[in-house]
Amino acid sequence: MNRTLIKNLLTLRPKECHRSYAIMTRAKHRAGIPVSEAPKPKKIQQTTNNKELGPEQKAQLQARLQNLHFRKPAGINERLVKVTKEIIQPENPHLIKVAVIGAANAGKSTLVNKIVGEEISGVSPKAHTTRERILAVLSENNHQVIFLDTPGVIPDHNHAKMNRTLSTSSWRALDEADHVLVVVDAGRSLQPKARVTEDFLLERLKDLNIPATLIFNKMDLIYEDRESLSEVQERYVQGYTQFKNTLHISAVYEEGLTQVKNILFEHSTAKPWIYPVEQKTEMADLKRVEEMIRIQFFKRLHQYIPYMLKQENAGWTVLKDGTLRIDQNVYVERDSQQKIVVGTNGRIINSVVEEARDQISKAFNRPVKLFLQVKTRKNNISNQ
Ligand SMILES: Nc1nc2c(ncn2[C@@H]2O[C@H](COP(=O)(O)OP(=O)(O)OP(=O)(O)O)[C@@H](O)[C@H]2O)c(=O)[nH]1
Ligand SMILES: [Mg+2]
Repeated sequence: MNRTLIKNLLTLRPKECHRSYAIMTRAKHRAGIPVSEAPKPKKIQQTTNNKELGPEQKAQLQARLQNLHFRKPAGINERLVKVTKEIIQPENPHLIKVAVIGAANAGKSTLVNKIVGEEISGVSPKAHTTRERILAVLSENNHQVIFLDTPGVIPDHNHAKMNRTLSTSSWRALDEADHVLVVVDAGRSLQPKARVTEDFLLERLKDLNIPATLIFNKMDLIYEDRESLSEVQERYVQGYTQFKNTLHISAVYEEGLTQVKNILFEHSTAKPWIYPVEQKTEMADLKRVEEMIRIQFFKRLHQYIPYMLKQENAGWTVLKDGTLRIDQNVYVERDSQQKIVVGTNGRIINSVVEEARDQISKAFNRPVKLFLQVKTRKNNISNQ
């Protein structure tokens, strides 16, 4: 657990702590998410009076923090859209699932986009911070690399933001990655305030036991010698023993990308592919569409949506007049959640469809018909 995060939480006044807990509890309750035992604010108030918390209270708060468990969101495999076609396996397929993590703005998405060769058209790549994306790239000898591009850690002393990062599904999905790319903005890593993110990342990595590659990105902006980065590098390598390589690259100028790819190809193991390669472009488009729809849900339902929704593609058809028809099923696990997602008289779902349709239409430069069906699926989707 991140030391700064804990420190921030420990210095929270009990009232503030209780208030945010209550808001969270109510919202979770509405969303049908089980909540852990309610805190006892009275006890804390008696003992603190705005003074520093004693060791016992600190331990209590720490225990509570650890008990704040979130519903485990869908992982990489579950999130891959099930397309109608079976995945045709090549001879001797190899696979590697790679999580890309790092500070916000380090260049994670740029790196992944450049490697995968996906150009984001129509929408600005920085219109919002990445939520979560899955993309694939292949080598000539049947190696498939699945990238999980994650939202960046916000180097902030704001505990709520850090906590949110901790609980996002992409961080959870780290557990099932085969390799981690830790992307560091080279220039920024030299600044003292970068240490907050650095500590946070290293703390989180400690729980894992998977090989990693340290990537210093934006080398084009560094005028000094690479040597200036050696201290930072040393801290990372000491902090997580699984760093196998360190690379110095420039994602924007496509320098060093081949090295990144080769390392990943080398680390991939003999396993069946999980991504339908012949539909690569469409899959990338599909992911974009999925994300655009998700953003609209997110805007209306705030942070509880990642715990509730599972999207599944049900249709992608170009009609005779050039209109793109997209059908998606949106699954929730409870009827109560379905009500929230649909809204009174379909208010929420209708506005999601309307706005997402306009955005998709703009991004793809063609008329779009979007159909979303919200369904309740009670059993665990991952078991299907
Ligand atoms: N000069 C330079 N700029 C870069 C490089 N790589 C990325 N950038 C820029 O850095 C900014 C952030 O890039 P993103 O790829 O969106 O960063 P990110 O890590 O995905 O950010 P979040 O998704 O918000 O966490 C963009 O303006 C990129 O153009 C690089 O190698 N050199
Ligand atoms: Mg990004």
